Amino acid sequence: MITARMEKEINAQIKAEFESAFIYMGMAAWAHKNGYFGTENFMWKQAKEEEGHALKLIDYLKDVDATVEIPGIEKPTTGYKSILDVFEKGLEHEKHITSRINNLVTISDEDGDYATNDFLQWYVSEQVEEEKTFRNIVKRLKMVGDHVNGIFMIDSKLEER
Ligand code: OFO
Repeated sequence: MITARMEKEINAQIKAEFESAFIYMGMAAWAHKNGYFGTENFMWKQAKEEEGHALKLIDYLKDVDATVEIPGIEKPTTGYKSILDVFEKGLEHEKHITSRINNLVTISDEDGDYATNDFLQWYVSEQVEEEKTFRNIVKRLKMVGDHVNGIFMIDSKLEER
């Protein structure tokens, strides 16, 4: 059994993961509109992953017989300045998610909730990967600056995800 506050916080994280999916779908829509088809592909796949993160949390709440709340999600923005802006905002967002996961781990420690602590370790590792992925793309985009050929190459590479 998990504590009431842990149940509340995991439900809030379910919402945050679905919000992540929506944010990335908004980025995919922007990328499509602007002809960055590699980025579009990357973001649709990222959105799918985020949905997976939410569903994994839902399964966990079911496993421990807690109450699942299905959240309402606000419409995401599709207004971005550039492909660099997209990935910088993505990185910022992943850092925000990391701090949320860390907070959940802290709560599990305070509650003496070893099962949830163990379950959350998957998210701890996943966030290292998520931040790394976005950070590396930001680095490469900064490297090429405004050079169209460089941007085109990076975007094309993202079609392989
Ligand atoms: Fe992007 O890791 Fe979940 O939110």
